[in-house]
Amino acid sequence: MKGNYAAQETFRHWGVTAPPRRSRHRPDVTLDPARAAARTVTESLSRRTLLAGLVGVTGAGALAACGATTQATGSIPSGISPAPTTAGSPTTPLPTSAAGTRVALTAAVDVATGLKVPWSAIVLPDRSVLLSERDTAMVRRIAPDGSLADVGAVPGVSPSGEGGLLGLAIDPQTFTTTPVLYAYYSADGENRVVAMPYAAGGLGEQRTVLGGIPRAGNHNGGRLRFGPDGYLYVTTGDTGERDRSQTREQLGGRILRVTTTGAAAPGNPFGTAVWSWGHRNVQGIAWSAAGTMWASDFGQDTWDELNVITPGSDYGWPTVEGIAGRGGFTDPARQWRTSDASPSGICVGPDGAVLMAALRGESLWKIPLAPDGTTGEPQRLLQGTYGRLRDVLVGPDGNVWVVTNNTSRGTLSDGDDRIVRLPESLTG
Ligand SMILES: [Ca+2]
Repeated sequence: MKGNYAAQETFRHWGVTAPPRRSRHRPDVTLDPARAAARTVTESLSRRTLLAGLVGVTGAGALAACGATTQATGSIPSGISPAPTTAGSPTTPLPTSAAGTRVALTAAVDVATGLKVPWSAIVLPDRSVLLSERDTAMVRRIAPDGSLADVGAVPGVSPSGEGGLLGLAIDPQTFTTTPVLYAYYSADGENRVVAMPYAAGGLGEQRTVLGGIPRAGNHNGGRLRFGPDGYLYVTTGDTGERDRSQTREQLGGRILRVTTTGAAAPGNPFGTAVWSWGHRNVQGIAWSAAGTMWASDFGQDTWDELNVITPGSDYGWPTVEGIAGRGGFTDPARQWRTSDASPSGICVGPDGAVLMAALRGESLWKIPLAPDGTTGEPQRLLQGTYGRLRDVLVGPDGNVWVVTNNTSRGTLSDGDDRIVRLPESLTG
């Protein structure tokens, strides 16, 4: 059965049992005919390719890991009540890779559609995926069988503007024995990081890890990730108050590094939670194989940035934006016009390049890394294909997944917002 898993998935995905899609057009947005046409052509071609190639896929024994458990192992925390599943959600089985392998795809595949302002998506050890929805405050789970269910709404979220339920993270070193979900959200009067016991069916009682992060309608930062050093990194925004970023004694316009109790992590450069400063609105962080930390920064109206993050460094905002060559400030490794990027989530892709989701630029930027750690010429992928992109990750199938952001701004296409997994031919 396992050898045929991908073939079954592919066949079912391409229209045999999938429920019909429902148009979700809003009155203030329109379907972009060019984008829709381009996607239709792509899907049509892909469908033919897939059907022709089904026989070749059936022997793929390496795809075997579809028997993943559907619940985190270890003790189940108390205080969790099961959440109802989402009626009518598509159930496209999701072939997952054994560790270190990658499921072969010949075309892009929708993982989930009809999402409402999804912001962050993370992979769990059981090969399910959790995603956050900014405005509904809902954590949702895509199970290894492809089904989509609500895990639970996060109490305390006060969505407005760019604020709401933003980043999610788990500690990969402890999750299996102590399953805890970390979330960054906008509450009344502040942004905060919280921890919640997690089981596949629900969320436990919330504990505040770090409060008092400035919030506003815009520039709330919001990405969370545990670094290879085991500490929790938190990105924050300047909340539109530019001077925050050059005022060291506060938490806006920063990358923070804390323990799971919210204390300044050992070795932080100033003895506070601050790891780096002089940022405007960081929404993407990742580490490459060599241990280098990367961060996107959303520029004002001139330059977006991809930075190499080193502790204590000042990245210049608002004194300088982009590559300035000014003493005392650390320049970005790469910069983009804001019309070409406006970046959010980043990750390190299967081939080691940095991948950066672009909102206004409606693209996935791929930044190759040389062995010495320097960046190669960025490549623009998916331009206009899926609209605005909010996040990018390596999915449980070993392929690159992107999370769209068209339900709050931009041009809505049928099925938005969506998560799409992409073949190697499109992303490397
Ligand atoms: Ca900068």
